[in-house]
Amino acid sequence: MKRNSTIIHYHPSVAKALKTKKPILALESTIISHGVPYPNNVKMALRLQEIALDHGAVPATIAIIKGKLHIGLTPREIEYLAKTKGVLKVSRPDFATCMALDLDGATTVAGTMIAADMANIKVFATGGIGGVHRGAEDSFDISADLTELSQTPVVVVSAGAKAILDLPKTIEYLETQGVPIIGYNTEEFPAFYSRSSGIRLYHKVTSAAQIAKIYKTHLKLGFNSGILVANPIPAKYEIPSSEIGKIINIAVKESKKHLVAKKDLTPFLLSKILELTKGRSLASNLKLVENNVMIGAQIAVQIAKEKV
Ligand code: PSU
Ligand code: MN
Repeated sequence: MKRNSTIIHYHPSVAKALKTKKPILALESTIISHGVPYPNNVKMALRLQEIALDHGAVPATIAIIKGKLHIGLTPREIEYLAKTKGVLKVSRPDFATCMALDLDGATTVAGTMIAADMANIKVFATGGIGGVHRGAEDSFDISADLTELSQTPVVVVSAGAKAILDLPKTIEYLETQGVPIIGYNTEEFPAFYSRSSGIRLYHKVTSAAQIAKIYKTHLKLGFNSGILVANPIPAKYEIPSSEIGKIINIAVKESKKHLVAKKDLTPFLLSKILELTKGRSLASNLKLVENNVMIGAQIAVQIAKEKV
């Protein structure tokens, strides 16, 4: 698909920022349609757009609405996505069908990276990435987010990944695929709700400017992969792994009992965790995404201005 294709719809503020080379931050929509329940999802999506703006970047929330790929959403479009039932979860294999058949689709981390890259947007902030599921040695369930990170040159700011996954295998997979993982003020891969996972990272930075410089050097060297920024949840919102670990284990057991698999597995585990923590995990979830959007916007600002 070409960048100027008529099947891509740019929000006017994004179109203007692209033209004038102003900082832009991509945001995903699976978190709206399949991650956070209504009406919290609407509030969250609007708040994230505000935070990006407050930190100097034009927000570009990405989704497919009735077959059109939208780069940047209006509040009405966000409300529509947040409420509509049967919105597809769109990753690499789903784009063409969703668009050709005029369907609605919420983009995953992989899907959002693809669309951001088409639109020439360099930075994307999310909550947690998908990864290697527990038991992947039997199920082969490895999120397409990981292969997308290996082939699409976008900076992805995350709070690591949830321990619903096999985190050591997720890190090994990214290493095999040659994806740089940069700890932001941390030497450990964060586990979404918890700041630590016990998995050491090789690279740590302390500023958005350093990440921008690494990204530009990465591109100059001709690398095509993404860069994963691992930004731990702020300490005061953390849920210790001793606590959330038990809940996650119950959720995983339930998914096995109900034979949940493939695309449904991650959304099932997320909603089970919400239910079991009676919403407490939602507050942490929102705070860590907000924190990622703040850092993501700062990185976009640095990339837009920095000369390496
Ligand atoms: N993990 C989370 N929250 C999320 C997701 C993952 O903690 O909302 C979403 C993201 O959109 C991610 C997708 O890209 O789930 C991964 O799905 P799968 O495991 O089916 O690849
Ligand atoms: Mn999967």
